[in-house]
Amino acid sequence: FTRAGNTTHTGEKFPIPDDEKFSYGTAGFRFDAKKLPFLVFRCAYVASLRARQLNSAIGVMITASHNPEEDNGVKLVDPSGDMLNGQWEKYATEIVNASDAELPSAVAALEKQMSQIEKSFIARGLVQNARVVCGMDTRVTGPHLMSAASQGSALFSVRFENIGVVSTPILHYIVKSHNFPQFANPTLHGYYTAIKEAFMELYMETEEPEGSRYQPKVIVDCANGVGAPRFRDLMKEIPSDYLEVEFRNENGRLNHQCGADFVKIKQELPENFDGIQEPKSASFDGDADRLIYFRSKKGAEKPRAAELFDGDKIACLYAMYIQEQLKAYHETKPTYNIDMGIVQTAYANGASTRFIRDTLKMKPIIVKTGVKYLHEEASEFDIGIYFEANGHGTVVFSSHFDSIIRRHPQTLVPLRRLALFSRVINETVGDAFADLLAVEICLRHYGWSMDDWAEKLYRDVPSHQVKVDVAKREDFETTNAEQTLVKPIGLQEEIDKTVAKYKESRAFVRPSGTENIVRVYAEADTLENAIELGETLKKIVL
Ligand code: NG1
Ligand code: ZN
Repeated sequence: FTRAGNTTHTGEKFPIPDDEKFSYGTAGFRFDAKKLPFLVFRCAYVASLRARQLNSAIGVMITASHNPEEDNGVKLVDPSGDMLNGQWEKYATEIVNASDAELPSAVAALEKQMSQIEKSFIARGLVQNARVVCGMDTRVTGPHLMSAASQGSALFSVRFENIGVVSTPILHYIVKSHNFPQFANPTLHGYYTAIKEAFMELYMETEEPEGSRYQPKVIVDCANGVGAPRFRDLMKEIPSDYLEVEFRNENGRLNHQCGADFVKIKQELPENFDGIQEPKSASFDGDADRLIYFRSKKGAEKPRAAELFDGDKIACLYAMYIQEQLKAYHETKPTYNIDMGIVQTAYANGASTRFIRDTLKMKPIIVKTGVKYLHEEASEFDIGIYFEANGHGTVVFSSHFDSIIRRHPQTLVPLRRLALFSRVINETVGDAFADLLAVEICLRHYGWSMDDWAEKLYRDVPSHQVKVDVAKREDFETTNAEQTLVKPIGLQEEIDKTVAKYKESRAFVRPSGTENIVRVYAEADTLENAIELGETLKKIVL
């Protein structure tokens, strides 16, 4: 038996099995694209209700990121440019799961929680800033879903702005710019201009040390996604003697044998990068919110093996750079100390966590997987760096930082650098373009080649990640920032026994929040042992 089916924007009935429940996960709603029209249609109602309530711009992003081309997804962006507020994730889940018949009462329940003031503003039509800003990635199903979003917003007469094919971080940036006009112009061009200007100014404030081995060139794997058109646009604005970018994987099958997720999980070179060593290569994912640098692994047995400079290596590079600039500030004996923190997940390579603790003398914070958890925790600091090992991350800055550093002309070069660095970075969310430009600044500042970056920070502990297809991922529950399983009962003891057999080992098992799989992560003294441990754990989980 199925629910009568939910009506999509084209008037079709989309059948939904009675036991199917959709939930707003860490990446919004993400499924086979066939399911998406009614989901996007419904999400656009939610977005427009929130836009009216707050008299602000709300974002809708249509993307399934690094997932296969056949999938698609939708997630909402709050007025600040951050991920959707948790309470509203619940509302979105309720609206999406209501049958056609239940929908009016679900919407009424949502409207009921608005304050009297908000209601009276809406009743008097004082919602001129309310708008839904919608972007999509390069998937073929995007335009159809864009029209679903447009019609969903039209139901509540909220202004709809289609910004076309953009990266997820561009959408976040434009939403924030609508609500905070001093931030940037709320257009694609506003984004390019703001990032380009900050990059070029920071470049001028950067002094390459003598004997520098830095090379101003990167070969970029666009994952056949949105990075191809949009990063090309951005790089047209930056003279090639500042930085030269060579583009690869621009028009093939999305995320297929390429892209940041492929490179990270397989630790393998993407298609069209055979044997590449120098100067530098980097991969974006499909919607360009992840960035991984890589090169061909020297002396590896597998011909396509890649050495990664992942989210952890990027985070440590940023931390080192920022720490150095910040020192100049604290040497002025200011009344206010600007604090800095770094947030990771359990997937962070053990060597990076040790580097942060022992060399940078900082206390790394480990939180649950999912950008919103990292972002939240990083926001506790004046300068909060957060990165997932997979290359998703950014730096966030507090209002104190803003008033002390960013809003004043600075006489000290390190402080000008800090202010500019904070503008190159897209602090709304991890942004592959902005992160790449920031990495290049740091490498140039230190005069580093890839060899230097590899040797001067830390060497990764060998690791291995496996996806395990399970009947029900809900059977797996974790605690301790996802590093310990509490369910199925007894499984953690078995894992512990296996891990104890390997030297320098660490491993954990957790259910994915975005796919119906369980992930196994293992570290050990050698790659062979890490693989063996991971695969042994896989058998235990199955
Ligand atoms: P899940 O599927 O919950 O592991 C994956 C990534 C997250 C995050 C989300 C959202 C790993 C191990 N997990 O989550 O870091 O990026 O997708 O896209 O990379
Ligand atoms: Zn992504």
